[in-house]
Amino acid sequence: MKLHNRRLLTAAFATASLLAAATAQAKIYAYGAYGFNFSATPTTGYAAVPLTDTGKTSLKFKTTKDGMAVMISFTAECSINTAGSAWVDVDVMVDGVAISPTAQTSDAFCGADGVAGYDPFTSAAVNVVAVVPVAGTHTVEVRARASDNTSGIWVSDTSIVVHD
Ligand SMILES: [Ca+2]
Repeated sequence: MKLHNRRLLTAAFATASLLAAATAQAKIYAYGAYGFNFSATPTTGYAAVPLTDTGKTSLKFKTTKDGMAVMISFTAECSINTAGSAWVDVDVMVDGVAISPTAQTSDAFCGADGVAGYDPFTSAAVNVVAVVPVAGTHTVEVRARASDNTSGIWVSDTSIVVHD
């Protein structure tokens, strides 16, 4: 093979590799969307957030090897009803365990404006990466509460995607 042809062949392989990389897509393991209003006043703990239009509050997904990492993207319309200072605290949970950075109570998904009534409404989002120890079927859920345990929370129009 002449040097010229070898260079062309190398260039063709490089182009094919780039095209293959460009067309690779993230794998989706589970997803859900809830296109309705949801509010609650969970004075004694967290409320389960609806994740599908049928009101399911948990979704199943499968991992194929031990220690597999998945990304979970959660978005929602968010508001809180209080005349004071409080925020909506959400936890994204896999198999009942909250995942960082939501595994705490000071992660404000949205905050109050200090005026009674539900406002200001905003679209909020959080991404978490969960390293799932054992291959198999797992559960993802999202729970929410008011930081002061007395205010009303609004977590509506949710979407959730579990992907690689
Ligand atoms: Ca949290």
